[in-house]
Amino acid sequence: MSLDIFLDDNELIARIKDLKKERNAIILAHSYERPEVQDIADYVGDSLELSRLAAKTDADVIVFCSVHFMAETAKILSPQKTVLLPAAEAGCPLADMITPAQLEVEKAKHPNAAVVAYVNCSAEIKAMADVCCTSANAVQVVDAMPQDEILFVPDQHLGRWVQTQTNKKMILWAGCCPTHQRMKAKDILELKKEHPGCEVVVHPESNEDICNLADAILSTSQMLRYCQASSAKTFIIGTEMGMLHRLRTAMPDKTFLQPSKGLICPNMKMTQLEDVYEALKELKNPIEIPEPIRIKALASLNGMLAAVPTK
Ligand code: CIZ
Repeated sequence: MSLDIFLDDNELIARIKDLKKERNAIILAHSYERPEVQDIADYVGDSLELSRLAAKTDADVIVFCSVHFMAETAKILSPQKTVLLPAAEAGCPLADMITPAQLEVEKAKHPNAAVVAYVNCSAEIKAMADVCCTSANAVQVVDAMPQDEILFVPDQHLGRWVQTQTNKKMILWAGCCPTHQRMKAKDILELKKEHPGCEVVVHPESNEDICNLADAILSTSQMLRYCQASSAKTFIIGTEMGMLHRLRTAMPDKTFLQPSKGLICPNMKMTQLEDVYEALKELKNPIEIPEPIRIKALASLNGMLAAVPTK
């Protein structure tokens, strides 16, 4: 073990900044990352926003503080760059709820359905899909497909929410995010009583009873814009607790509350400053994807960008 790990935070941050210059690197952090990791990042955002930034930047090295499928998405879009995942063990239980073999079986049962894969899945699943989507553009992507039936993987709750917004027939995979499942409707109702006039903003990975209590059902990037535009001063935020740091940093004059205790994704919290430092110092944990899979996964991501051009 390197003695460097006993550096205090200020020294670590100074060394991270030096290494960033030396490596011509940028640091990206998902909104669910630890506050201190968000604070040293060049950009904080959702997985697709960050991957697109990674593709545009002139940096040679992308340190993607997140979980595996997110760093993988950046590598799919930027194969020539070194993409590092500082905490190599940081996975996603939702992404792990579908395997290529399982998807093959389900596809065979629904030969007329288009496979729409939420970006929270592995490169292999993206490669097998007709198109990808994010929680911000899932409805538009589904509506843009020529097929009337959609096999939607892997998040059942996002798929169920899309079904309320589209005439297509949605066939839902039974995956879910364990962190969002921990939210309790009774906690939201209690907080609403304590804070009259507050708005409830939840992520579409949430259960139906939670979505039914929401003023808005939004992706993390949409949440930020919604809260900025709203005249409300207090918001109950139904998603992973890291998002509260992002919202509080962007809007220090507004109040953001967590509905239930323990809305923590253990995988998102794996990345610590030491990991970012080690990743930069050793070029540790580079993401590699076999080229035939990357090419097909890229086609699914490009299909999404063509269906829903973004800014
Ligand atoms: O794709 C992402 O970044 C996730 C997991 C959520 C969101 O709504 O941004």
